[in-house]
Amino acid sequence: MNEHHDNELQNIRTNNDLETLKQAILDHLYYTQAKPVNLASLNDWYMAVAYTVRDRMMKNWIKLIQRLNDKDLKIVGYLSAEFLMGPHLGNALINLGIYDEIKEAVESHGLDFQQLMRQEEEPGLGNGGLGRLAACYLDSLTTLKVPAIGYGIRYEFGIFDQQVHDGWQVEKTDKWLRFGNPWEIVRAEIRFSVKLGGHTENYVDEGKYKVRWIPEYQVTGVAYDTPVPGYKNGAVNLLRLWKSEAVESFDFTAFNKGDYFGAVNEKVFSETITKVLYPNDESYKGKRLRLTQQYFFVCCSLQDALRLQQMRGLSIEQLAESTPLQLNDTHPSVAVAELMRLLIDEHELDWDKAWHITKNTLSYTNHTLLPEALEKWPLPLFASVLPRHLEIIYEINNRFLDEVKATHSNDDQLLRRLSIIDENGEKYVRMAHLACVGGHAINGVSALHTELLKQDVLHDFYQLSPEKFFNVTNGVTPRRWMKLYNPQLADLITSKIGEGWITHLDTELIQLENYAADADFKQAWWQIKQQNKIQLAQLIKERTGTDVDPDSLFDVQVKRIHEYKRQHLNALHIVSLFNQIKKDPSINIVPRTFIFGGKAAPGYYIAKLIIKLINSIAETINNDADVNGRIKVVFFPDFNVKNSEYIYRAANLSEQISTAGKEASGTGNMKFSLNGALTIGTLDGANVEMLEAIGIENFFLFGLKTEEVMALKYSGYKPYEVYQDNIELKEAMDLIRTGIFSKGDHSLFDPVINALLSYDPYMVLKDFQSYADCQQRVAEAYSNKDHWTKMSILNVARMGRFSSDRSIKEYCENIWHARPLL
Ligand code: F58
Repeated sequence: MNEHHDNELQNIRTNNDLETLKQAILDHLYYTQAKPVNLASLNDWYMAVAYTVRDRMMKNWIKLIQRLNDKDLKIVGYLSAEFLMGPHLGNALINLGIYDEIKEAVESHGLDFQQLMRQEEEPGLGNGGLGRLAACYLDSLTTLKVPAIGYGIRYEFGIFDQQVHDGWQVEKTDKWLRFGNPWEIVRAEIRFSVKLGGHTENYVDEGKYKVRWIPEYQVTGVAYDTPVPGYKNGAVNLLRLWKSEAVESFDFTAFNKGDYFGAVNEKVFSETITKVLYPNDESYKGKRLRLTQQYFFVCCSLQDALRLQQMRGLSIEQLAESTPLQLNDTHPSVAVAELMRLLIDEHELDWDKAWHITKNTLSYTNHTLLPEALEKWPLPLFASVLPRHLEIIYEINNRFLDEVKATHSNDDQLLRRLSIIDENGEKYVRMAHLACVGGHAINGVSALHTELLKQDVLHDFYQLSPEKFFNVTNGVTPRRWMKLYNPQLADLITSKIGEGWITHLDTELIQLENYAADADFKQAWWQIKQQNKIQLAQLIKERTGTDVDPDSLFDVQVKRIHEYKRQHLNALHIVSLFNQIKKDPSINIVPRTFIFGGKAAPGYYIAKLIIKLINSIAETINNDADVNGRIKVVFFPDFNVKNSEYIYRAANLSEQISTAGKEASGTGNMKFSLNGALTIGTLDGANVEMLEAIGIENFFLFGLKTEEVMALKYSGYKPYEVYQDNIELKEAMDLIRTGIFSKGDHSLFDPVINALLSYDPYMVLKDFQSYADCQQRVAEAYSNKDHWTKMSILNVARMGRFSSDRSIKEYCENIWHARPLL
């Protein structure tokens, strides 16, 4: 069959006219789901629609696979332990440009389209910002036609589902694969073997000194591919996730001895590796299984990259030019040692050649400044999982330190600080150091964050190789976060400035400035926000039982719950407002709905107690006769990508209130702002650059600056004195201790209160007054709807820089030296 014939067949099957689409859905219901129309469940219909849409990506998917043989193709590998993709269907419809067509076809079968979309289980294969960033980056890579593969782990259970029982977070297993996953294709023939544990042996082969790794176990990694469509450009990239399997799934020796359960033991052990995502956020725990997960996916991904290299007829020496590999934080940083091992032990290259290739291929993105989040593996643990890698790391470290001694300094303290091995007490492998030494580029994710990396966390490395350091400020994709999740606002924008903004946000969005004074436009802008708020209010009623007023100011803080993000600062301010009302019920206050959402790491007690505190405050305030509905507090359960659709677009005010110097970038700040919310925030992470772009007159700034936080810490911060000196703050904290929010239990919230009074590491108390004053300015500003709307429009107009397309272009230019394929 010739290509022409192929194309014709394709076109007949994947036309987008109504009749073809309707029939395609019925065909999948029948031939894929094996269901007649009258017995089909909503999930059957969803699956049939998903396969119908997937069929429409096939031509370009196959084109991509064919192109993988192309010598001249540069492929970016994005290695990440997390990809928080969000539901696929809506995104695919937007990017393929067939949203309305599919909607019509679905409705013509008598189905509710929105309900069908909600049937999709979210693939929650990430914790928060870092995982979602990886997803935005895949969207931008494909939209910019940069060939790329996202390499990661196919967790059977993603981030837990959050329920709220009696105000407390309860975690439920996320069984996202339970009803099938129509978006992935298992590539059963793409499988690699992964060794674990055991020991090494030296031997001599043809006069050459060599090392053999005798593992204790061996498992297999199998590739599962999900297509990532670009925005209306015919491009598809791959998300390739690895699932672990047993080499032999059944042990006949055990079985023959009558040990039926023993016969599947190995299978159980092997499959454990990709069973579940660790739900930790910004805190590192040295768990053997986590290191095993990291190594497992790195080992499979690097073998795959080398296989593709060979397939393209390229030599291993060309790896760096043909396949730049980005390490998304240190989770894949064992890649430095693994690539060396593959090149030396398996491909028999000498050390210097292998080192040259490794260094030039890999680069590392740092996402955190918090010391407790920096990964370091206890040496004995590392040795027992990866004995060969530890030897290689020692060798890398020795050579590195020798070079420093020779070219820079013999200062013993400096060498100890730089060493990949931490020898101050119990010994550790410092993964950030491994990534810095073993790669050619290191980047932070906002201007401030990169500066702090250079000055503080990675200062010694910066002094040594300043040319390795880059900043790439994060961005988010306007396709999902605007066009898909705020269709009405997107249409309004398009009606004025055309649709160029969807792919050229940085140059096009600014034209909106011209409409900031246009009365009709402002009216339409306000109306859309109102409608989005009405929808969110309905959802809040459904999920929490609470009635909220869509005319009130929607003040929203959604993100992981963490002390550095300071949800408790927000809560203290609410309590102080409550106090004011109780003292003078006739006080004039601007009605507000405070909305919180976010998951706490299951083992992070204080974070869970903060959730309980918010829910307790909500219960009291929402039912108080003096308050009389003027303020409402809501904790929206199970904040995830799917639920976020209703939240960002409905916000008037976005809370970005972390302690200065702690939030690497933040990306929720950008999603809110691009949807018309104004920001109340500190000079932290990307807030700094947003403020610069938006203008101080359209931004509610408060709080200590990074240098002030550092100076205060240095000079001896005394939170108790702040508490005693600030009457509003003191009364708010004391009120919590009366038990008024906890059915008379005085001590329930002591761990939160006492931490604030004694250490307050994130300076919540110090920033309280500045925050409260700023909130007062917000209330006044919101009272002038016309001016508020103008600020909202200008705020969106000036956010063009924060598209992930701009970020990806910077990675391409400065780090990967990759060019879009046009
Ligand atoms: C986040 N990190 C940063 N880590 O906190 C945020 O400021 C930044 O915008 C974002 O990365 C993207 O650069 C983050 O989300 C994690 O979720 C890790 C998951 C694995 C364990 C350690 C935390």
